[in-house]
Amino acid sequence: MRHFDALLHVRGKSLFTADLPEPCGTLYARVFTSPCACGRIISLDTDSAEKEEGVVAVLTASDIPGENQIGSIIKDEPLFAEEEVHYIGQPIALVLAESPRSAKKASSSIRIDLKEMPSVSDPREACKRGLLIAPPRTFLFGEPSKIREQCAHVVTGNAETGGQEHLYLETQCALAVPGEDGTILINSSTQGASYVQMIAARVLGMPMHKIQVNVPRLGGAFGGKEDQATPWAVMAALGVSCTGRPVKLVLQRHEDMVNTGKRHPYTSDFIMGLDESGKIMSWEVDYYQNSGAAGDLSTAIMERTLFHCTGGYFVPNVRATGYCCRTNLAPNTAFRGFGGPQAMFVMEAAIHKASAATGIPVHMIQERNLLQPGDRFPYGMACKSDELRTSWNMCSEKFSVKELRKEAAGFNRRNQRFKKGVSMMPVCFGISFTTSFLNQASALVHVYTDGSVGISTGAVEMGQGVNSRIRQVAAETLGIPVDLTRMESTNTSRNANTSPTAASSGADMNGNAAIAACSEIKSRILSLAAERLCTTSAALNLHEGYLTIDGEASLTGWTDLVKQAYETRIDLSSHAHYATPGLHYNRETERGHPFAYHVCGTAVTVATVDSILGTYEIDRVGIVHHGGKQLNPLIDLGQVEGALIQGMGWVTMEELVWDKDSKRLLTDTLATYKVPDMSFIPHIEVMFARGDELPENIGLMGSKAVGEPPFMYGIGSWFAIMNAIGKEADYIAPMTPEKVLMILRDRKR
Ligand code: LUZ
Ligand code: MOS
Repeated sequence: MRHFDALLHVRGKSLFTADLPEPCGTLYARVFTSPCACGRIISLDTDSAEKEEGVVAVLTASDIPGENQIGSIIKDEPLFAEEEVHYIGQPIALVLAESPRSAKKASSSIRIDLKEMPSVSDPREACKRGLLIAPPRTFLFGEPSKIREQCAHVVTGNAETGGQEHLYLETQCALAVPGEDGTILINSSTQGASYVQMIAARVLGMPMHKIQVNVPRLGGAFGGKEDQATPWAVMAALGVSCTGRPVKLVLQRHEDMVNTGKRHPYTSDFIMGLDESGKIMSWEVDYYQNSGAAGDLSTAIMERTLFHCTGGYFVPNVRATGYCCRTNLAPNTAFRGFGGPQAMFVMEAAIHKASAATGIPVHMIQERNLLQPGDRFPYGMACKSDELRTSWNMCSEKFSVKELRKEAAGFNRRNQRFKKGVSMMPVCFGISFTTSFLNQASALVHVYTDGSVGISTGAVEMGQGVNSRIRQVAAETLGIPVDLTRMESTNTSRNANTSPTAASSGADMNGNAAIAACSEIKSRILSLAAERLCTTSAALNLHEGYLTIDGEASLTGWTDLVKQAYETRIDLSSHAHYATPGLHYNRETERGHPFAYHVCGTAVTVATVDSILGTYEIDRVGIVHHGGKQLNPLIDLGQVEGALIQGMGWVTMEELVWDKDSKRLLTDTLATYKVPDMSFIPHIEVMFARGDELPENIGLMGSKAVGEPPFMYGIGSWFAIMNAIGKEADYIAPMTPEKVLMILRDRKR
């Protein structure tokens, strides 16, 4: 199966939000933002900007008809700063002009007088000062501190992971268009159409039914458009409501990098207790999350961190505490993995350190503690499958990991300058939104009289191929060729109250809704055919566009059946809803069943370090991934490879640097923020394994979610490089070549 958008993409024919035809009279918006990380606004002067040629309006908080509030989980974020600013890049005003150039020029003539206040960018410092987004949260399982005292080995330490710029190819953008009777159509590059609709309604003081949000497709998102596409879409809608004209807002790359939040940097403390043999007996960990200046999704992200605090291992005694620390950086947000990668890095760091303390090789401690069926996660859910251990064993065998280690050791004996390292990275990632009620989706399917099928769901296509997968399962369900199906844009008027396409569950949930809607239409058509043929529906089916009778193909085609159904006045449309079954969670007791299932796999990574220059290469990554019954192997491969490389970038070269005093982002261009390129990409081999069968109605036709889990295979690169360096160092990611050099020279940064 192919990715159905591929032909459009390579020919440049796919339409993204910014490509939509601009209605006559469209205004161009430019956002004026805070130049200072923390301060009180003394005066804001937009007069001269308003007088600039081509300027139609300059909007500020006082122009908002409804609530100046865009916070989702916690209502702590204004659309436009009013009295205070809390980060550089925080929106303050919106210039609307006849051309992008006029808007930009006018924006630079806005004058603001600020009284600077002390700012903080370090989460530990913020925590000390009591600057928390929400009260700390703790998972407690067994008796960690008591058990630790009886342990043969106790390892303490800390670990740090940096943030990460999403770097979606398409920057944040929206085109809002006025309709009759005060209605507004917002075309937005968002992962969450209903969420944009809800916040726009709140800010504009309008009912949601007057706002239609339409999402054609996204040029990448990675979580960066789960929550943070909203402000720009709402600003465009505000522009429409204030001027009555269409408004287009497209962030420039530099604006996007400065103004929007990123993956949360974490700094964490850990204490691990192990017995003589390397079995992990206790795990105590404190996570300090750099949440940035507003809540955004930070508490949900911390929740996923806590759910993944033991990584792919069973630990019988656990205490994990998370602090969401409010700092003066742009509010950090969802990013592929959603707090899971941060947790797993700390666990792997502790195991690495435990190996140094006990003399037991890292891979033996890992293997000794891998999750097995019957083990409990620290939130009480039982591990049902043995997929993690089987993936570990398959990975060891398929990629001859023992040999790789031997080769590396031999290489290192023979070479002074170049050193090789090998690491294993087991991944076990929970699938479902941890906020249980978000695990729902809907589909609306229309069969037209010519037999072609239009499918609308809440899923947003962002390059990940969700639409291809939904088309496949819809065609399979109807028993017709996939070319007869088409995915419509994501639109709140067709699918209401949808969750963002996130948490790796977009295809699972929206696909199942599409299956239900298609089954309904099919059963109506088959009962009609049964009546006509004087048989039962059970004897009939559809296969590749033809009616089958007792399994034998007939000459009656799908289009004939559709026509007959229409003429018999049978409804050829269906709407269906899907809610992931079996989910529950109690946040008081911190126990429950938050995930439909876990996705597991193991990666082996080989790295070579140049110990004179500090540069390195990742030679090879081998992965065994339990993906279930694959629907579209190419899409799965694309997701695994893409996520792996994104994860590798996070722990190796992608370094965000803020000026210590001003808190200005210094790595605010592609010249200073380095991401993996073609030449960095190692030799990658991915082996997909079926693993366990999923229960009926979970997953998508036997396939498993694939968006986020493979990101965490990338963590193995950090440890492969560390093993190549071969000496102790702080557990700080990313491991840039500069850091490697400092470690080799024993210099602290
Ligand atoms: N978004 C969310 C997510 O709201 N809840 C989640 O659990 C989640 N997990 C991964 C990615 N986005
Ligand atoms: Mo996401 S981090 O699944 O938007």
